Amino acid sequence: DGADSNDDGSSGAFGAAIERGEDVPLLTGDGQYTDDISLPGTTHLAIRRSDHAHARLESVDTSAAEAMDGVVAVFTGEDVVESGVPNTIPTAWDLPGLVQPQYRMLATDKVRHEGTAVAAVVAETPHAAHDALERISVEYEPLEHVTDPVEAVERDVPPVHDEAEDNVAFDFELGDSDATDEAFADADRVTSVDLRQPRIIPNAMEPRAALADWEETTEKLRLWMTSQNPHLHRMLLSAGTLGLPENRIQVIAPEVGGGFGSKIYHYPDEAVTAWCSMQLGRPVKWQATRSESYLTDCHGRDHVTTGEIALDDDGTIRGVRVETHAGLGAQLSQFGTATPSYLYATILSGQYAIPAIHCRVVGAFTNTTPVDAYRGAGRAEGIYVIERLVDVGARELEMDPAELRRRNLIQPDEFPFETAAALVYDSGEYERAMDVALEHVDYDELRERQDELREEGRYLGIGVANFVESAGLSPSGLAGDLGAQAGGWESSIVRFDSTGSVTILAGTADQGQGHRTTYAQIAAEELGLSVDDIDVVEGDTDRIPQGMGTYGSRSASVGGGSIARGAREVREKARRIAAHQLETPVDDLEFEDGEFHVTGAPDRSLHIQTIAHEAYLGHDLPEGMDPGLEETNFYDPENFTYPFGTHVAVVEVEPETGEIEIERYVAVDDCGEIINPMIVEGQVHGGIAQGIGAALYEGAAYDDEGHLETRRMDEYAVPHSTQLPEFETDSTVTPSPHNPIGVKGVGESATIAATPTMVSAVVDALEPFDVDHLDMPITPESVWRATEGDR
Ligand code: MCN
Repeated sequence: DGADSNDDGSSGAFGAAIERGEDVPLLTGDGQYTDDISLPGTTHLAIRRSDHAHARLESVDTSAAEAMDGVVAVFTGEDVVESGVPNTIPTAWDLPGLVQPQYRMLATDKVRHEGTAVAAVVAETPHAAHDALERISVEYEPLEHVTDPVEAVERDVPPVHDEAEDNVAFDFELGDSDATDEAFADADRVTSVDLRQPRIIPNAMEPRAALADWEETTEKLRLWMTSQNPHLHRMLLSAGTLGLPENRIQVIAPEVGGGFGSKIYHYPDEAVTAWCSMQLGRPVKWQATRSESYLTDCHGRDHVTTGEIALDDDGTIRGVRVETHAGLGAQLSQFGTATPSYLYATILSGQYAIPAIHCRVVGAFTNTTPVDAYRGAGRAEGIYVIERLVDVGARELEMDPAELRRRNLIQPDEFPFETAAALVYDSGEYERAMDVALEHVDYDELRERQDELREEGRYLGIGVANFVESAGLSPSGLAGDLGAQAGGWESSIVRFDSTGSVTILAGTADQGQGHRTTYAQIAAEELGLSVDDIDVVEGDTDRIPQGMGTYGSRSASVGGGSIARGAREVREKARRIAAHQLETPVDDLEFEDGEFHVTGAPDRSLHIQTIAHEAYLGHDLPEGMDPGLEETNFYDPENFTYPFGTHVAVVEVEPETGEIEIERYVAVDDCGEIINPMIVEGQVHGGIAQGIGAALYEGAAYDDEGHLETRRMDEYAVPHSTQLPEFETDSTVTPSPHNPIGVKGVGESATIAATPTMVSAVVDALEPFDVDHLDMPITPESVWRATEGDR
């Protein structure tokens, strides 16, 4: 029923460009991050990591390190095994035929990627701990390694895991291969593209950290950590890793400085921190260095793909066929299996009505950092493939790429639309968003300018990409059917206190998205209050009983949906109290600006904040009603939401130097009803920057020894603000019918859109040089090489 269900008591908070309430403490240094927290007697953990990509672990001698001043203890993988804890880092997503090798906190038999945790030093100071790392002597028997997902499967190399001799973790198929073969046979033309999507390093501003405090007397573990999902961390740590019931673990995510996916996962490091505290009975803190983050935070992407598109001469897309090798890294991270399978293959229809789609994904173990979801996860990779295919298809047909897109768009009256890739899109007005974007740049005129400039030997490129995204994976039953070991629901508590102010306790966990502001806006709208009356608490499993967390652009739709439902229940309880005290039937009450008043008698009224006070006094409540004014809500939406939009980039490419200048960047996004336009715009800005980063600058590289070459900020290029243009943003609003407030997610949209947009723009500029595709990152060197023969 969309946001207009709030007609009853509307306060105007929903939809307002309210400044982020969380920013003042963050900007003035009042925000507490994990590393800011200190407990009496805190010790410090440093982790010795393998410098081999693949090697048998012969011996680990810790004696010299143990003898150093300030060292409290040094532990090896054998010590963890001997402690008797379950010692498993579990996956959280099963797939048919999935090979699930053992994944331990500290290595015992082999190291499988550079950076594998081998030993742990606990010392009185961080410096003492880091110094002692050098004194641990580790003997390795090096093994041949492999870092490329295709080579891992096709070359004869020692397997990363004995359980998967061919390095294949899974072989996944989606779609109807016979129908796709038929479509290809019937189509007028078939064209294809080979592409690589390099590994991306997430680069959250705050590296991962943990502070563990095991209290021996109560046998309770308190763990502060950089988490996007404290409840999920509690669940994964409890039974599988530490052998503790959930009620003995409190996970607290204080302020978290960015995640982009990398802080979803259950890594060995935080688990080792907790385990060390349990061994020593003292608080233990671990703070990753930047290089440690580069080496151990799950990377994103790593796809090698062949895509084919079958077209009729009039531009009708008849079918799409995709084969991808997805690098999983050396171990299965929690959602590392879901990302390149269900999140990827299911989105390959993009915004288009494509009757036949088939996708095969081979998930390969390699001797590299594990790969998992990074902003856009799976959907970014999938949209990149379909948008590249549409561009090469347009070249094949000599048709304008925007026109080819337009001819295949799903039309507004076709929703809910079931794609050949097994999703049911909720709602969309794709052509409208595309028109808005093209109008912004005056597309037809721009094409004319492009022709004119080419005459002068200048190469303007116009990139257009359409995207749709599946956000907020739900319902839980569907997630379970697909292999998820977690739910798709979210939970919250909406609680009035006796002074009439409200606290929302939410199971999601912000890392910069602005939940404190937008959640307050949702509740203020429902309760007729000001956002200043509302406090939002996230990130503490002892205060917030249950939750799933923040990833997959789910917080607004699933978390916000839960809050709206809870607030409505609270409002209805307050209405019954008001009716009782005003001695009028419930149906005779209207609700406006926080006030219940009798229809036709505005002076017979009670404010919801007064009712809250009455609810806690409990002196005069309706017969049989319990005191208090709060609701706990579990919300499991009926399906995903499907944000969409069109982005356009205008670039000028200088073939002599390979330099790429971004002239304009226009983003038109549709995330349904907008809770806060300023926050949405911020999300779009950040997303574009990361999408452009992937297209032009970023990419992890491994050398011949299997060492990560890009392990520092001066070796791994993220775009600087000076390399980015002014972003021009706009939006259309198509409410989602899948949640009570009509919102769709927005946290990943722009990253998904910006990458194909940029590649499309650069390749478009190079059309006179017959360049059909360039792999990312498109550097000046790659442009220069691609145009070399023609210069
Ligand atoms: N919002 C809104 N109106 C909408 C949709 C969203 O006002 N129609 C607001 C939300 O209320 C929220 C923000 O926009 O404040 C993002 O909402 P949503 O799309 O639900 O995404 P999540 O809050 O679940 O955040 C996850 C998403 C993901 S998956 C990644 S990755 C990402 C991203 O958010 N990582 C981020 N944005 C990030 N932003 C920052 N600053 N740091 C990260 O690590």
